[in-house]
Amino acid sequence: MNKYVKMLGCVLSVLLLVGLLAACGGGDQQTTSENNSNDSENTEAPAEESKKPSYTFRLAETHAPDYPTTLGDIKFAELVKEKSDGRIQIDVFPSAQLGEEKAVVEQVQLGAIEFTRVSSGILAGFNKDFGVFSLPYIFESQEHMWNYLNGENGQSLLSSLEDSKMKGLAYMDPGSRSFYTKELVTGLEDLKGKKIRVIQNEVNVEIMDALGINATPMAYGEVYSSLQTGVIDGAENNYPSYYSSKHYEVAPYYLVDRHQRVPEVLLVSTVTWNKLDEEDRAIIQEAAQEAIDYQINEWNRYEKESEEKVREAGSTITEVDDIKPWQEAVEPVIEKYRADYGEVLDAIEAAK
Ligand code: GTR
Repeated sequence: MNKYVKMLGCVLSVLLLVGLLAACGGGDQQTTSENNSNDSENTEAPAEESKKPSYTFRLAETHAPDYPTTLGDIKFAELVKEKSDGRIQIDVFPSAQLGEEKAVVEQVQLGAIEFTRVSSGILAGFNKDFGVFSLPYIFESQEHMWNYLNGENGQSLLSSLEDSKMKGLAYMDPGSRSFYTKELVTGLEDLKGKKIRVIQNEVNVEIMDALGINATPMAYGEVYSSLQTGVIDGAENNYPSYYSSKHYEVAPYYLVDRHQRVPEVLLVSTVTWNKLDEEDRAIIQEAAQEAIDYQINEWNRYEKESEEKVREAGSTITEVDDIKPWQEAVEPVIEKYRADYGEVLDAIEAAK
């Protein structure tokens, strides 16, 4: 008798274990609508549609929740949800909650993080083609940049990310980058020999060398404390980042030379992309495209607002009145890279 009770106990334990393992589901985030049959939206869907899988994805963003790229990400996620009748949910994680940009891109390549919005300055470390956007003074204005990005060459550059296990969905507006320092600088001469933090890529280091600046590549999240402790003398970025990161508190001198416009890129892992069917891909692609006008408007609004805010907080803003000597100093770097980026540089020139 005891033997049978023991055996029954064993069988029940095995069944319980199998049940538990099934419930854990190995962490796969894909669920079918049938599994979600408690969801009233899904129960009313026609039989054919209810067979389509549901997904929950993550989108990594380095900036704060109210920053214009984050607002663009959120708009994108809302549009995807709407167009897929709630089947595809994209949760936006702002403020570098999922890590600094370089580490996030590595995770995206593996498919561990599905979406991100990242600077093409970072992408240059993963895909050489994107280094072109770190070359200085190549775009005259916001309009010039968008003419190029929306054109054939700009769009085909976005597709080239697929060689690096990422699918570029759309560009976002990055504004223009200028220098800021702990001590007053009013021109190029004052910047010479200063330690200035840059985004981690080779082109940035060469540009700073050409300007006589001591380039210090480091992750964005480390800049505030490095300024505070004097590890660096300054950094460079657009008004929104200068304001939102609070760097203006520790580096109150902003020297406007607008040396770069480094497009932001919204992208998805090809691991994720390859799992999706044509219809879901079209939904994601359309949503990305539609979110951009909104992002540009938010960018323009926040850019003005952040300039006002840093002025109010006491930052000293100096406009460079003659940019020619700066452009001449970096010309050899641009010439050197013409061998790699000649076609793109011509297309950028033609988009003026
Ligand atoms: C910002 C950009 C971020 C990040 C940062 C940086 O303008 O939006 O993605 O790259 O610059 O300087 O690291």
